[in-house]
Amino acid sequence: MSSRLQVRAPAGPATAPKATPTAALAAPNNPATVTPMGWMHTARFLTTAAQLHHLPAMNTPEIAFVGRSNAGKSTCINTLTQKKQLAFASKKPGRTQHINLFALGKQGITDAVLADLPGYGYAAVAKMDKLRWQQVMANYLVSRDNLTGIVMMCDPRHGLTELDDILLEVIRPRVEEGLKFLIILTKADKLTRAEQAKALSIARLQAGGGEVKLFSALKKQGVDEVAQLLWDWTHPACGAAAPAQTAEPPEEEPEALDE
Ligand SMILES: Nc1nc2c(ncn2[C@@H]2O[C@H](COP(=O)(O)OP(=O)(O)OP(=O)(O)O)[C@@H](O)[C@H]2O)c(=O)[nH]1
Ligand SMILES: [Mg+2]
Repeated sequence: MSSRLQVRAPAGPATAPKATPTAALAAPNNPATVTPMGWMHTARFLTTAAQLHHLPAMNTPEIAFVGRSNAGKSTCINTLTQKKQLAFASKKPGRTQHINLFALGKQGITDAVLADLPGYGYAAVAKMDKLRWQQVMANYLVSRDNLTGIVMMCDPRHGLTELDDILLEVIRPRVEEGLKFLIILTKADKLTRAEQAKALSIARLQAGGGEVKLFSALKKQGVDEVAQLLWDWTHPACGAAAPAQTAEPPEEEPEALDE
């Protein structure tokens, strides 16, 4: 992806009222009975779309996972939700090729949505496909009405790249209007403690005051913290009443990661 992300008005995705997370106060997604990790484990596949106008209009808070190809977006979603194959993860870059939505909420009542986006920067993708995808992603990020937060996945061994900077520019106006933003430094298991600390402070400077967290799917590092943050983003009305993390028994064996 050599050119800048081009932003233009979307071709006409369906619109819905702004996300209203107050519904989250209603049972059964009541914070008194739901922990952020338990809530994450309710994730189920919702829909997939190659084009923006194929996405359903929704009024539930949505959190998008973005970042370079192979950064670990799909693996992060699978780790948070403790479902090995919810999102397609692969050693081969370019595995995710659609916007995939996953619903969260107890007893089938959706109170938030996670969106797994295809990665950018994968050299082996044809130029036209890259440009088409840049357009879809930029339009999604600037126009998706119920978008509540963006999680940018970044492999700290490579740092924030030019493409990440371009994406930051695209979303800056919405972040300034209150869109939540988190940088996750992935594959932290590849770094020593000293390298992790250094990567964290560099990314914090680049994030301009935004949140940055270390994460490892392999070591389950940062999982509780990220789940708590995503809960807080999507349940602001609960405020300080958000429950503290309690350890939940794992439902699945730890994932075998290829990288
Ligand atoms: N060691 C280690 N490997 C990881 C971690 N997270 C992801 N990986 C590996 O990184 C590779 C890419 O992971 P994906 O989750 O498919 O990456 P992605 O960002 O979704 O990639 P695209 O769909 O191509 O954009 C896979 O081989 C994963 O096993 C991690 O925390 N530690
Ligand atoms: Mg993926």
